[in-house]
Amino acid sequence: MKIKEIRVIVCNPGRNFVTVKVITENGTYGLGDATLNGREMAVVTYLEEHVVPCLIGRDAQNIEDIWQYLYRGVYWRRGAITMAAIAAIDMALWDIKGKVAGLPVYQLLGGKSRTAVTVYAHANGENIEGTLDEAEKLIKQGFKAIRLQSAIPDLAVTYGVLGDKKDYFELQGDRPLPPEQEWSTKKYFNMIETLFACARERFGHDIDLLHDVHSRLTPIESAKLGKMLEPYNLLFLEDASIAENQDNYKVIRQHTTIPLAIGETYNSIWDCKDLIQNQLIDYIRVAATHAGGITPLRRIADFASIYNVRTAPHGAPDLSPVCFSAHMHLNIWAPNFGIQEFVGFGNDISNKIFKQDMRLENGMVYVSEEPGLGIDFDEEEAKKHPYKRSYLPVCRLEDGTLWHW
Ligand code: EZ4
Ligand code: CO
Repeated sequence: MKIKEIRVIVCNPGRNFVTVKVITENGTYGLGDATLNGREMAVVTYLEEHVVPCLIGRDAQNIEDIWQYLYRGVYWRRGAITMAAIAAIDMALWDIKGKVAGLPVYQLLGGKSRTAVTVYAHANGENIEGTLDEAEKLIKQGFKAIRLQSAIPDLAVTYGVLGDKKDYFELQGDRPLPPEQEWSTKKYFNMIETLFACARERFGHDIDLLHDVHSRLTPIESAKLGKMLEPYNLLFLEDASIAENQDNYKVIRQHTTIPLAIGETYNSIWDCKDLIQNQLIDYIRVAATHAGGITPLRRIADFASIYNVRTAPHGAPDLSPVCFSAHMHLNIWAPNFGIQEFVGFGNDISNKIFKQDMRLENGMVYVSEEPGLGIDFDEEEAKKHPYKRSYLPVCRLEDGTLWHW
Protein backbone atom coordinates (compact mmCIF):
# COMPACT_ATOMS: atom_id res chain seq x y z
CA MET A 1 0.00 0.00 0.00
CA LYS A 2 2.37 2.65 -1.25
CA ILE A 3 2.06 6.32 -0.34
CA LYS A 4 1.39 8.21 -3.56
CA GLU A 5 0.90 11.80 -2.45
CA ILE A 6 0.94 13.94 0.67
CA ARG A 7 -0.82 17.30 0.77
CA VAL A 8 -0.32 19.96 3.41
CA ILE A 9 -3.24 22.39 3.63
CA VAL A 10 -3.46 25.48 5.84
CA CYS A 11 -6.89 26.97 6.48
CA ASN A 12 -8.33 29.47 8.92
CA PRO A 13 -11.95 29.05 10.01
CA GLY A 14 -11.09 31.40 12.95
CA ARG A 15 -7.81 29.79 13.97
CA ASN A 16 -5.07 28.52 11.66
CA PHE A 17 -5.10 24.76 11.14
CA VAL A 18 -2.41 22.79 9.31
CA THR A 19 -3.93 19.60 7.93
CA VAL A 20 -2.01 16.77 6.29
CA LYS A 21 -3.61 14.38 3.83
CA VAL A 22 -1.72 11.16 3.04
CA ILE A 23 -3.03 9.44 -0.09
CA THR A 24 -2.15 5.86 -1.06
CA GLU A 25 -1.91 4.31 -4.51
CA ASN A 26 -5.31 2.65 -4.18
CA GLY A 27 -6.91 5.99 -3.25
CA THR A 28 -7.37 5.46 0.49
CA TYR A 29 -6.41 8.59 2.39
CA GLY A 30 -5.78 9.58 5.98
CA LEU A 31 -5.79 12.92 7.82
CA GLY A 32 -3.46 14.40 10.40
CA ASP A 33 -3.14 17.65 12.36
CA ALA A 34 0.18 19.55 12.30
CA THR A 35 -0.97 22.87 13.80
CA LEU A 36 1.64 24.74 15.84
CA ASN A 37 -0.08 27.89 17.05
CA GLY A 38 1.79 31.04 16.01
CA ARG A 39 4.47 29.08 14.07
CA GLU A 40 2.28 27.22 11.57
CA MET A 41 4.29 27.84 8.42
CA ALA A 42 7.51 26.47 9.92
CA VAL A 43 5.81 23.07 10.17
CA VAL A 44 4.44 23.37 6.63
CA THR A 45 7.97 23.91 5.28
CA TYR A 46 9.38 21.10 7.42
CA LEU A 47 6.77 18.75 6.00
CA GLU A 48 6.95 19.83 2.37
CA GLU A 49 10.72 20.21 2.11
CA HIS A 50 11.94 17.41 4.36
CA VAL A 51 9.29 14.84 5.24
CA VAL A 52 7.10 14.36 2.18
CA PRO A 53 9.99 13.48 -0.19
CA CYS A 54 11.09 10.69 2.22
CA LEU A 55 7.68 9.08 2.31
CA ILE A 56 6.51 8.85 -1.28
CA GLY A 57 6.59 5.20 -2.33
CA ARG A 58 6.86 3.89 1.26
CA ASP A 59 4.34 1.35 2.59
CA ALA A 60 1.61 3.21 4.48
CA GLN A 61 0.89 0.13 6.57
CA ASN A 62 4.15 0.34 8.55
CA ILE A 63 3.14 3.06 10.98
CA GLU A 64 5.75 2.17 13.59
CA ASP A 65 8.61 1.97 11.13
CA ILE A 66 7.68 5.28 9.50
CA TRP A 67 7.46 6.90 12.94
CA GLN A 68 10.90 5.59 13.93
CA TYR A 69 12.30 6.56 10.53
CA LEU A 70 11.13 10.16 10.93
CA TYR A 71 12.18 10.37 14.60
CA ARG A 72 15.45 8.39 14.77
CA GLY A 73 16.44 8.92 11.18
CA VAL A 74 16.83 12.64 11.76
CA TYR A 75 19.90 13.55 13.75
CA TRP A 76 17.94 16.56 15.13
CA ARG A 77 15.40 14.79 17.29
CA ARG A 78 12.42 16.32 19.08
CA GLY A 79 11.36 19.97 19.07
CA ALA A 80 7.88 21.34 18.51
CA ILE A 81 8.20 21.74 14.73
CA THR A 82 9.64 18.28 14.06
CA MET A 83 7.19 16.54 16.36
CA ALA A 84 4.12 18.34 14.95
CA ALA A 85 5.17 17.21 11.47
CA ILE A 86 5.70 13.59 12.57
CA ALA A 87 2.42 13.71 14.50
CA ALA A 88 0.37 14.60 11.45
CA ILE A 89 1.87 11.79 9.37
CA ASP A 90 1.33 9.32 12.23
CA MET A 91 -2.34 10.30 12.69
CA ALA A 92 -2.95 10.02 8.97
CA LEU A 93 -1.44 6.51 8.88
CA TRP A 94 -3.63 5.36 11.79
CA ASP A 95 -6.61 6.84 9.94
CA ILE A 96 -5.66 4.84 6.84
CA LYS A 97 -5.14 1.64 8.84
CA GLY A 98 -8.58 2.00 10.38
CA LYS A 99 -10.20 2.59 7.00
CA VAL A 100 -8.46 -0.46 5.53
CA ALA A 101 -9.49 -2.61 8.50
CA GLY A 102 -13.01 -1.17 8.49
CA LEU A 103 -12.59 -0.33 12.19
CA PRO A 104 -12.43 2.85 14.26
CA VAL A 105 -8.89 3.53 15.51
CA TYR A 106 -9.79 2.81 19.16
CA GLN A 107 -10.51 -0.81 18.15
CA LEU A 108 -6.97 -1.10 16.82
CA LEU A 109 -5.63 0.20 20.15
CA GLY A 110 -7.49 -2.44 22.15
CA GLY A 111 -11.14 -1.42 22.25
CA LYS A 112 -13.20 0.59 24.71
CA SER A 113 -12.39 0.92 28.41
CA ARG A 114 -15.45 3.16 28.98
CA THR A 115 -18.68 4.10 27.23
CA ALA A 116 -17.83 7.79 26.71
CA VAL A 117 -15.22 10.42 27.53
CA THR A 118 -15.71 12.90 30.37
CA VAL A 119 -14.71 16.39 29.33
CA TYR A 120 -14.18 19.68 31.13
CA ALA A 121 -15.46 22.96 29.76
CA HIS A 122 -14.05 26.48 30.16
CA ALA A 123 -15.71 29.24 32.17
CA ASN A 124 -13.88 32.52 31.50
CA GLY A 125 -15.02 35.87 32.88
CA GLU A 126 -14.05 39.51 33.27
CA ASN A 127 -14.63 39.14 37.01
CA ILE A 128 -15.55 36.48 39.58
CA GLU A 129 -19.28 36.86 39.11
CA GLY A 130 -18.96 36.75 35.33
CA THR A 131 -16.88 33.57 35.51
CA LEU A 132 -19.37 31.91 37.86
CA ASP A 133 -22.31 32.92 35.66
CA GLU A 134 -20.53 31.23 32.75
CA ALA A 135 -19.92 28.16 34.91
CA GLU A 136 -23.59 28.01 35.83
CA LYS A 137 -24.59 27.98 32.15
CA LEU A 138 -22.17 25.09 31.54
CA ILE A 139 -23.48 23.13 34.53
CA LYS A 140 -27.02 23.57 33.18
CA GLN A 141 -25.80 22.20 29.84
CA GLY A 142 -24.71 19.04 31.68
CA PHE A 143 -20.95 19.51 32.13
CA LYS A 144 -19.58 17.74 35.19
CA ALA A 145 -16.20 19.43 35.22
CA ILE A 146 -15.34 23.09 34.65
CA ARG A 147 -12.11 25.08 34.39
CA LEU A 148 -12.47 28.48 36.06
CA GLN A 149 -10.41 31.46 34.81
CA SER A 150 -11.10 35.06 35.76
CA ALA A 151 -9.51 38.35 34.75
CA ILE A 152 -7.50 39.96 37.54
CA PRO A 153 -8.84 43.34 38.71
CA ASP A 154 -6.55 46.29 37.86
CA LEU A 155 -4.54 44.39 35.27
CA ALA A 156 -4.82 45.29 31.60
CA VAL A 157 -5.42 41.79 30.23
CA THR A 158 -5.11 38.35 31.77
CA TYR A 159 -4.18 35.26 29.79
CA GLY A 160 -7.10 33.07 28.73
CA VAL A 161 -9.43 36.04 29.22
CA LEU A 162 -8.45 38.29 26.33
CA GLY A 163 -10.35 41.38 27.52
CA ASP A 164 -10.11 44.21 24.99
CA LYS A 165 -8.15 41.86 22.68
CA LYS A 166 -11.11 39.47 22.57
CA ASP A 167 -11.72 40.29 18.94
CA TYR A 168 -8.13 39.38 17.95
CA PHE A 169 -9.29 36.18 16.30
CA GLU A 170 -12.12 37.95 14.50
CA LEU A 171 -9.67 40.18 12.61
CA GLN A 172 -9.32 39.62 8.89
CA GLY A 173 -6.00 39.31 7.05
CA ASP A 174 -2.73 39.05 8.94
CA ARG A 175 -3.31 39.86 12.58
CA PRO A 176 -1.33 42.43 14.59
CA LEU A 177 1.85 41.47 16.40
CA PRO A 178 1.47 39.57 19.68
CA PRO A 179 -1.09 41.07 22.05
CA GLU A 180 0.54 42.07 25.36
CA GLN A 181 -0.81 41.06 28.72
CA GLU A 182 0.04 41.98 32.29
CA TRP A 183 0.82 39.85 35.30
CA SER A 184 0.97 40.46 39.04
CA THR A 185 1.11 37.47 41.37
CA LYS A 186 0.00 39.65 44.28
CA LYS A 187 -3.15 40.78 42.49
CA TYR A 188 -3.82 37.24 41.26
CA PHE A 189 -3.56 35.85 44.79
CA ASN A 190 -6.02 38.49 46.01
CA MET A 191 -8.58 37.18 43.51
CA ILE A 192 -8.04 33.45 43.08
CA GLU A 193 -9.06 32.06 46.48
CA THR A 194 -12.29 34.06 46.41
CA LEU A 195 -13.08 32.66 42.95
CA PHE A 196 -12.93 29.07 44.20
CA ALA A 197 -14.55 29.79 47.57
CA CYS A 198 -17.50 31.45 45.80
CA ALA A 199 -17.69 28.61 43.27
CA ARG A 200 -17.97 25.97 46.02
CA GLU A 201 -20.53 28.08 47.86
CA ARG A 202 -22.64 28.49 44.73
CA PHE A 203 -22.29 25.03 43.13
CA GLY A 204 -21.53 22.70 46.05
CA HIS A 205 -18.96 19.91 46.02
CA ASP A 206 -20.24 17.51 43.34
CA ILE A 207 -18.99 19.46 40.37
CA ASP A 208 -15.31 19.05 39.43
CA LEU A 209 -13.37 22.31 39.26
CA LEU A 210 -10.03 22.93 37.53
CA HIS A 211 -7.69 25.87 37.01
CA ASP A 212 -4.85 26.71 34.59
CA VAL A 213 -2.03 28.92 35.92
CA HIS A 214 -0.43 29.15 32.45
CA SER A 215 3.01 28.85 34.06
CA ARG A 216 2.83 32.33 35.58
CA LEU A 217 4.09 31.39 39.05
CA THR A 218 7.48 30.58 40.53
CA PRO A 219 7.57 27.13 42.19
CA ILE A 220 7.25 28.49 45.71
CA GLU A 221 4.31 30.66 44.61
CA SER A 222 2.71 27.58 43.03
CA ALA A 223 3.19 25.69 46.28
CA LYS A 224 1.47 28.52 48.14
CA LEU A 225 -1.39 28.52 45.63
CA GLY A 226 -1.78 24.76 45.99
CA LYS A 227 -2.14 25.05 49.74
CA MET A 228 -4.50 28.00 49.36
CA LEU A 229 -6.80 26.03 47.03
CA GLU A 230 -6.71 22.68 48.88
CA PRO A 231 -10.01 23.31 50.72
CA TYR A 232 -11.80 23.69 47.36
CA ASN A 233 -10.86 20.22 46.14
CA LEU A 234 -9.72 20.88 42.56
CA LEU A 235 -9.55 17.99 40.08
CA PHE A 236 -6.19 19.44 39.08
CA LEU A 237 -4.07 22.56 38.91
CA GLU A 238 -2.60 22.94 35.43
CA ASP A 239 0.80 24.39 34.44
CA ALA A 240 1.53 25.71 37.91
CA SER A 241 5.12 26.61 36.95
CA ILE A 242 7.11 26.58 33.71
CA ALA A 243 7.49 23.23 32.00
CA GLU A 244 11.21 23.43 31.18
CA ASN A 245 12.47 23.24 34.75
CA GLN A 246 10.94 20.06 36.09
CA ASP A 247 12.60 20.49 39.49
CA ASN A 248 9.86 23.07 40.04
CA TYR A 249 7.47 20.20 40.56
CA LYS A 250 9.58 18.72 43.38
CA VAL A 251 9.23 22.00 45.24
CA ILE A 252 5.47 22.18 44.66
CA ARG A 253 4.94 18.52 45.60
CA GLN A 254 6.73 18.96 48.94
CA HIS A 255 4.17 21.49 50.05
CA THR A 256 0.74 20.61 48.73
CA THR A 257 -1.61 17.72 47.99
CA ILE A 258 -3.34 19.58 45.14
CA PRO A 259 -3.28 17.28 42.05
CA LEU A 260 -0.92 18.60 39.38
CA ALA A 261 -1.23 18.50 35.59
CA ILE A 262 1.30 19.51 32.95
CA GLY A 263 2.47 18.59 29.46
CA GLU A 264 0.69 20.53 26.70
CA THR A 265 4.05 21.85 25.44
CA TYR A 266 5.94 18.56 25.77
CA ASN A 267 7.14 16.96 22.54
CA SER A 268 8.13 13.44 23.51
CA ILE A 269 8.08 10.71 26.13
CA TRP A 270 11.48 11.99 27.28
CA ASP A 271 9.92 15.28 28.36
CA CYS A 272 7.40 13.37 30.48
CA LYS A 273 9.64 10.60 31.83
CA ASP A 274 11.10 12.12 35.01
CA LEU A 275 7.89 13.81 36.15
CA ILE A 276 5.97 10.56 35.67
CA GLN A 277 8.41 8.09 37.18
CA ASN A 278 9.05 10.33 40.19
CA GLN A 279 5.28 10.66 40.63
CA LEU A 280 5.55 14.44 40.70
CA ILE A 281 2.38 14.91 38.66
CA ASP A 282 -1.07 13.34 38.56
CA TYR A 283 -2.15 14.08 34.98
CA ILE A 284 -0.07 14.18 31.80
CA ARG A 285 -1.47 16.61 29.24
CA VAL A 286 0.51 15.85 26.08
CA ALA A 287 -1.33 16.46 22.82
CA ALA A 288 -1.15 14.06 19.88
CA THR A 289 -0.28 16.97 17.57
CA HIS A 290 2.62 18.24 19.67
CA ALA A 291 4.16 14.99 20.89
CA GLY A 292 4.43 13.00 17.68
CA GLY A 293 0.97 11.51 17.18
CA ILE A 294 -1.01 8.49 18.34
CA THR A 295 1.95 6.05 18.40
CA PRO A 296 3.92 7.92 21.12
CA LEU A 297 0.82 9.00 23.05
CA ARG A 298 -0.11 5.36 23.48
CA ARG A 299 3.40 4.69 24.77
CA ILE A 300 3.25 7.63 27.19
CA ALA A 301 -0.17 6.50 28.48
CA ASP A 302 1.13 2.98 29.17
CA PHE A 303 4.25 4.31 30.89
CA ALA A 304 2.16 6.72 33.00
CA SER A 305 -0.22 3.95 34.02
CA ILE A 306 2.41 2.19 36.15
CA TYR A 307 3.07 5.40 38.14
CA ASN A 308 -0.56 6.31 38.89
CA VAL A 309 -0.52 9.14 36.37
CA ARG A 310 -3.62 9.62 34.25
CA THR A 311 -3.98 11.21 30.83
CA ALA A 312 -5.71 14.56 30.26
CA PRO A 313 -4.96 15.59 26.68
CA HIS A 314 -4.73 19.27 25.77
CA GLY A 315 -7.91 20.43 24.03
CA ALA A 316 -7.48 24.12 23.21
CA PRO A 317 -9.10 25.80 20.17
CA ASP A 318 -5.78 25.77 18.28
CA LEU A 319 -5.75 21.97 18.02
CA SER A 320 -7.73 20.94 14.96
CA PRO A 321 -10.73 18.59 15.04
CA VAL A 322 -8.41 15.90 13.64
CA CYS A 323 -6.31 16.08 16.80
CA PHE A 324 -9.41 16.07 18.98
CA SER A 325 -10.61 12.97 17.21
CA ALA A 326 -7.21 11.28 17.71
CA HIS A 327 -7.48 12.11 21.42
CA MET A 328 -10.97 10.64 21.54
CA HIS A 329 -9.78 7.28 20.23
CA LEU A 330 -6.92 7.26 22.76
CA ASN A 331 -9.23 8.41 25.58
CA ILE A 332 -11.87 5.76 25.03
CA TRP A 333 -9.14 3.07 25.11
CA ALA A 334 -6.59 4.24 27.72
CA PRO A 335 -7.19 2.37 31.00
CA ASN A 336 -5.63 5.33 32.83
CA PHE A 337 -7.57 8.06 31.03
CA GLY A 338 -8.47 10.96 33.34
CA ILE A 339 -10.33 13.77 31.60
CA GLN A 340 -10.37 15.59 28.24
CA GLU A 341 -10.27 19.39 27.83
CA PHE A 342 -13.13 20.49 25.56
CA VAL A 343 -13.94 23.84 23.94
CA GLY A 344 -16.79 22.72 21.69
CA PHE A 345 -16.85 21.19 18.22
CA GLY A 346 -15.89 24.41 16.43
CA ASN A 347 -17.83 27.13 14.62
CA ASP A 348 -20.06 26.90 11.51
CA ILE A 349 -17.13 27.48 9.17
CA SER A 350 -14.87 24.85 10.73
CA ASN A 351 -17.75 22.36 10.75
CA LYS A 352 -18.09 22.79 7.00
CA ILE A 353 -14.37 22.06 6.57
CA PHE A 354 -13.98 19.27 9.15
CA LYS A 355 -16.88 16.83 9.11
CA GLN A 356 -17.32 14.44 12.00
CA ASP A 357 -20.06 12.76 13.99
CA MET A 358 -18.81 12.86 17.60
CA ARG A 359 -21.56 13.91 19.98
CA LEU A 360 -21.70 15.61 23.36
CA GLU A 361 -24.22 14.37 25.87
CA ASN A 362 -24.35 15.21 29.56
CA GLY A 363 -20.77 16.41 29.79
CA MET A 364 -19.44 13.37 27.94
CA VAL A 365 -18.27 12.99 24.35
CA TYR A 366 -19.03 9.83 22.36
CA VAL A 367 -16.33 8.64 19.97
CA SER A 368 -17.03 8.18 16.25
CA GLU A 369 -17.77 4.60 15.20
CA GLU A 370 -16.66 5.30 11.61
CA PRO A 371 -13.58 3.47 10.28
CA GLY A 372 -10.30 5.29 10.99
CA LEU A 373 -10.39 8.55 12.90
CA GLY A 374 -13.95 9.24 11.71
CA ILE A 375 -13.26 12.68 10.32
CA ASP A 376 -13.36 14.11 6.83
CA PHE A 377 -11.86 17.25 5.34
CA ASP A 378 -13.38 19.42 2.58
CA GLU A 379 -10.39 20.86 0.72
CA GLU A 380 -12.49 23.17 -1.47
CA GLU A 381 -14.20 24.66 1.57
CA ALA A 382 -10.81 25.00 3.29
CA LYS A 383 -9.44 27.02 0.36
CA LYS A 384 -12.13 29.67 0.95
CA HIS A 385 -10.59 30.41 4.37
CA PRO A 386 -6.86 30.94 3.91
CA TYR A 387 -4.05 31.29 6.46
CA LYS A 388 -3.80 34.49 8.51
CA ARG A 389 -0.60 35.28 10.36
CA SER A 390 -1.43 35.22 14.07
CA TYR A 391 0.48 35.25 17.34
CA LEU A 392 0.06 34.04 20.88
CA PRO A 393 0.12 36.83 23.47
CA VAL A 394 3.23 37.78 25.44
CA CYS A 395 3.10 38.58 29.14
CA ARG A 396 4.85 41.36 31.08
CA LEU A 397 4.98 42.37 34.72
CA GLU A 398 3.55 45.78 35.53
CA ASP A 399 7.05 47.35 35.26
CA GLY A 400 7.43 45.96 31.72
CA THR A 401 9.60 42.90 32.49
CA LEU A 402 8.88 40.10 30.05
CA TRP A 403 7.39 37.28 32.10
CA HIS A 404 6.97 33.53 31.64
CA TRP A 405 5.21 33.78 28.30
O1 EZ4 B 1 -2.30 28.42 25.82
O2 EZ4 B 1 -3.40 26.27 23.22
O3 EZ4 B 1 -5.05 24.63 28.35
N1 EZ4 B 1 -5.00 25.35 27.41
C1 EZ4 B 1 -4.11 26.33 27.18
C2 EZ4 B 1 -4.17 26.97 25.81
C3 EZ4 B 1 -2.79 27.25 25.25
C4 EZ4 B 1 -2.82 27.40 23.76
C5 EZ4 B 1 -1.40 27.59 23.20
O4 EZ4 B 1 -1.41 27.49 21.82
O5 EZ4 B 1 -3.30 26.65 28.02
O6 EZ4 B 1 -4.96 28.10 25.82
CO1 CO C 1 -3.15 25.03 29.46
